[in-house]
Amino acid sequence: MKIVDARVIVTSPGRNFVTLKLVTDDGLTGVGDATLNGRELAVAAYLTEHVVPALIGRDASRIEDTWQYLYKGAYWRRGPVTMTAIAAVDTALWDIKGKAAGMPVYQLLGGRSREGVTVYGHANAETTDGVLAEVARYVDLGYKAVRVQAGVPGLATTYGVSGDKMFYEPADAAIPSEAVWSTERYLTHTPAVFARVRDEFGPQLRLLHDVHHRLTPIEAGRLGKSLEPYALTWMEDPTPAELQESLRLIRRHTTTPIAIGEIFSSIWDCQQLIAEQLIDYIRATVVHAGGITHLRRIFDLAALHQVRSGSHGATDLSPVCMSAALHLDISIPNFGLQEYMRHTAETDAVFPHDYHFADGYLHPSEEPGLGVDIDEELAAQFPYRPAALPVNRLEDGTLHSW
Ligand code: EZ4
Ligand code: CO
Repeated sequence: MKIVDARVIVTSPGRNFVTLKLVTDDGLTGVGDATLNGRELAVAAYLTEHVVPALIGRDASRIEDTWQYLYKGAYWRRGPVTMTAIAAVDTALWDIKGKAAGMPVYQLLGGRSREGVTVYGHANAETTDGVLAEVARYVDLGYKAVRVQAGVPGLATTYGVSGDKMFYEPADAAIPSEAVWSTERYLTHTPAVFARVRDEFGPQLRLLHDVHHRLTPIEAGRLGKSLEPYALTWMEDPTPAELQESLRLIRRHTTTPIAIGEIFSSIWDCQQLIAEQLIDYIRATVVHAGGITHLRRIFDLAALHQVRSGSHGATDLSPVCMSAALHLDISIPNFGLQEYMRHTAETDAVFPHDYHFADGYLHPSEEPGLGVDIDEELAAQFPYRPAALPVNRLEDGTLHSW
């Protein structure tokens, strides 16, 4: 079963996506998500120039060997561009293997460990009253877990709070837009928002919050401690986590669980976080952490240390990534939660898929392979548009993290 064609498809049905489609000599196709938000064309070029020529003629059944070949063969290991490109190849090869076997990929990963994949949605609004209305909307839709983000009084905009509630898109301008951030205002306001949400919705609803890497460790300790009465499922990305040992400092001050990893590309980015039990949920994803093969390795390490999965699932992760994620989520022993931001109707049309949402759970496809494809004719109608993530400055103009 040889790879005879490999196409890199760039499309923008509401936002940019890069997709790799592989074709074998016996007519099977496989797809992999290769989208790296704001840096899409870097991955597209990496694939087109450096990976596709090496794939033609290779045995499509050799998933592990191809992963090792692309990882070790590049010499330049790790990094988001490389690992996203490898992820696309790996995901497409799992799709092909499932089709060749006549089974959904989760069966090849060991079969079901649960009945459905618990997901969380994003409730966000400028005001606390607005937040309460948004949380209610997700509860009405059947969600069992909701991420809560509120505007901060005194700040014009806040990352994670949007005008379009169901289809939030943070990559808003070709050149990064700039916002103003105040840690003091945020730390004062956030516990008050959660007090109202907990009061309104009671103890059973799982609540989450994303700090978007904006705090220092001791500030994060203070936030976590102040949120303890509201029993969050997790506090996400409290600090930029390049310095893995900084999480020891946060852990000393709070029992609020911590989720990190949406920007990680490999097991080496979270090895210490996991082995020292400095986090509770690892948010690495199929598309940005080397595909199904490597993400399963991360989740297996996490399982040894009582860390559960909590994969990133924002709109910049295409339905191809979401399809793949669900096969892993349903099969691994240490699944925690899956983020689920809904895609626009245009995106869903370009990527026909049959995972579905019911009663707070997503259910993976039962089709052979991943159960997702790309409509290349339709994709061609949505040309690429440069779109970058914003940056934050403190009130005195200092460049801050997001
Ligand atoms: O900033 O997907 O948890 N979700 C997030 C997202 C990310 C974007 C980055 O591409 O933090 O909003
Ligand atoms: Co996040």
